[in-house]
Amino acid sequence: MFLTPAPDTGQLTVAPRDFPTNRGGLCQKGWTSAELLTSPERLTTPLIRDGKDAPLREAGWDEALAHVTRRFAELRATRGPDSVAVFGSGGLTNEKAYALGKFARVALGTSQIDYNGRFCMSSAAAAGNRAFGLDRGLPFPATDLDDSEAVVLVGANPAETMPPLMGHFDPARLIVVDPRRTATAQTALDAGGLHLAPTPGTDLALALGLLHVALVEGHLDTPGRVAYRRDRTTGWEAVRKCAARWWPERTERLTGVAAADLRRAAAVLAGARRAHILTGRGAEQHSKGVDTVAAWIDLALALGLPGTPGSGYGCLTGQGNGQGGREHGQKSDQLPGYRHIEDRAGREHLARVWGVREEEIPGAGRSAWELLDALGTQDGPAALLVMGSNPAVSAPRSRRVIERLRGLDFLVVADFVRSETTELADVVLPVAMWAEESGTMTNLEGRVLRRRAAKAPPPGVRTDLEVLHGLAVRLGRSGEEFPPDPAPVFAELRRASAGGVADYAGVEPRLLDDDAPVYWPARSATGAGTRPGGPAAALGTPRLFLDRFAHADGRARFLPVEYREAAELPDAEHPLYATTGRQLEHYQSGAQTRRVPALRAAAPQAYVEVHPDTARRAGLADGEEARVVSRRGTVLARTRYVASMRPDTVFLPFHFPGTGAANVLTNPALDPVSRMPEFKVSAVRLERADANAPKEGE
Ligand SMILES: Nc1nc2c(c(=O)[nH]1)N[C@H]1C(S)=C(S)[C@@H](COP(=O)(O)OP(=O)(O)OC[C@H]3O[C@@H](n4cnc5c(=O)[nH]c(N)nc54)[C@H](O)[C@@H]3O)O[C@H]1N2
Ligand SMILES: Nc1nc2c(c(=O)[nH]1)N[C@H]1C(S)=C(S)[C@@H](COP(=O)(O)OP(=O)(O)OC[C@H]3O[C@@H](n4cnc5c(=O)[nH]c(N)nc54)[C@H](O)[C@@H]3O)O[C@H]1N2
Ligand SMILES: [Mo]
Repeated sequence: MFLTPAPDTGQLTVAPRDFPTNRGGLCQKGWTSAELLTSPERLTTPLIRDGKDAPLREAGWDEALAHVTRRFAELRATRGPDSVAVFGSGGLTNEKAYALGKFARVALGTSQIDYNGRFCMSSAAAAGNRAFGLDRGLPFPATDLDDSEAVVLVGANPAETMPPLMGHFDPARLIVVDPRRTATAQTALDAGGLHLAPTPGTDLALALGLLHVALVEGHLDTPGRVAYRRDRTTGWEAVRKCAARWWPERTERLTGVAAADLRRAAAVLAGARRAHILTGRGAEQHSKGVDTVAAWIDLALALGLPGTPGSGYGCLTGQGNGQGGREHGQKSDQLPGYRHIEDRAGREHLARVWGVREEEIPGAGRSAWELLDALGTQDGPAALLVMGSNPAVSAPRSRRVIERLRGLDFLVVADFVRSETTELADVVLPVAMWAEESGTMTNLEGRVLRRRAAKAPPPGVRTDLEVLHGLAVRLGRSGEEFPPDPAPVFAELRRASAGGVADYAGVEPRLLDDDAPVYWPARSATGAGTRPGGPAAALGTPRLFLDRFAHADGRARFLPVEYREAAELPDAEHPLYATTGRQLEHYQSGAQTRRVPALRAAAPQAYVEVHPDTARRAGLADGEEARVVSRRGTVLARTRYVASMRPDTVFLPFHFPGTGAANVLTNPALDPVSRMPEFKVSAVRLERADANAPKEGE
């Protein structure tokens, strides 16, 4: 995106930058996001709360930063370094994500850091690491999708969540797997594509069912596929056995997808010369998200897609810097360069770069939900610094999270607007927005992009890097260790990531000024500085896995998986599945988009999509306020009749706070590997809202 001054008013608006990933397209929230830059709701002065019941009052930067570091230092001294925790974001630039991870480990010495990416694509990341030895959203440029003959979209609704990506799909060749007939599914159906609508939480069985059909119908016996499995993979036999039990009628009984549709989808997919399987949050945000993604990767491997030119598996990474944000150490078990925190050589490398002893680098901390749930408890952190997230709205079982945030001794939030989380804070630090600071981001293709500040932040506002600099210096670190400017931070990030999986060593800043793309891994500056293919040639690694996968033996691993149920299933008291997700007009917890008048007008309040028969059984007319009740609490939402909904399933967007917050309902059952909560399945019932006053839940 580019910020350009409007010719008439001189006001900055967002213009789409013309490069192939977004084809000059931009979603509605993108078009209007510049409004926030000049919104009167921007925070422009630090705020401090003197005591738990006092209001937030304005303060100077010196006072605010000194107050924060005094409290952090006190807690460290009395309760140990793990008493102070950090919560980061996939919305931060690479520089900020890196600096935040270093700040936690080096300036605070805490192991207690995690980030909202844990709630985002951590299941796909874990499955990708297991299968391929490396996790990069798309291991190929998005333009490869243009020529694909079959694209399976599992639990992704790009028509609303990534509109520019839709330009890469031929809708007639889409196979959309979503319990709802989304805008994406409708686009496919209108063009002659397929829509499979499984029961929420059953995608794993669906993938095995498709694999079964492909197997018994002989689609996997082509010489090319046999050779691919033999030469490029291990573990096929075990996965073949897993799939053997998922004959179509059994798969239909469990998933609700008709056997005939399964056969059709398998035939389309297997018959394509170039095909892709892409997962989104609908497949991933489950207590079995890793195994579910693994099952879809198994199907992709059986068909010989990953690492074959023109085909592949990918995860549709979500946030602004969802990719870069997951590589440089915000995750509780990770060090920069996508290294595991327990990897001895990695620790020694980082110790050298950071100028500390290896033993000083803490080990793994708690995952996002576990961290939030431990706040203010006896063994948990007593203080938290939040940078780039609004967990009071976006974390599962949000009433519990709000209670935990309230129970902290000390909460610090850096944000550019007030949010439901800043309202609970003891100190709020006003920071610059994306257009006001420079830095790099890495898109879902692993392409590193530079963003230059387009305007100065409002007076009184600092950048996140300046905030971390100010805090670190007051905690006794040197200013050079935590530079306030992005350029030296990126230089250090390149050294820190060198030799890691996500290696940025060769991503020289001057290369980012060219229009030609640079993809990680870019192992060294040698060769990266010249473009042997001419000035427009890509540098680094646009396509991964063409010769070998990232495991030591160069092979991809089939991952044997067994189906298991969601952690919570409908019963007599809560007879419906509730699933959650996004709508076009709002972004995430809504902290930003609910402040843009046009977006607020287009989508003013929480709603629940429900089949008319299901709604009528609960006595609910279209447009009437409903009470949605799960074991964790109650939400108020407008009934929205949607005739294409499964009668057993309702859908709520999670963008709204307070009584309309979908996350009041959600179940923090975690995937055992990725620690992803089950945002996409909980059991609920619907009631008329006027029957009684709303119950407060737990
Ligand atoms: N407008 C808008 N765009 C966004 C965002 C936003 O908040 N608003 N957020 C950004 C971010 S951070 C992300 S991560 C991406 C997310 O992008 P998506 O993954 O496309 O978003 P979701 O709406 O969370 O989930 C996608 C679909 O999963 C379906 N689903 C629910 N349960 C299941 C299930 O059990 N199985 C299957 N197969 N599908 C299921 C839902 O019906 C939904 O249509 O969007 C990004 N873009
Ligand atoms: N029920 C349900 N819940 C979900 C999901 C779901 O599908 N269903 N999806 C999950 C997913 S995929 C995600 S990514 C999370 C996202 O949820 P959150 O982590 O809450 O993300 P945002 O709403 O983007 O919150 C960002 C906050 O940080 C501020 N901010 C933005 N950029 C910056 C910055 O550069 N610096 C600082 N200091 N502040 C900044 C914004 O103003 C906003 O207040 O929600 C998760 N929660
Ligand atoms: Mo996300």
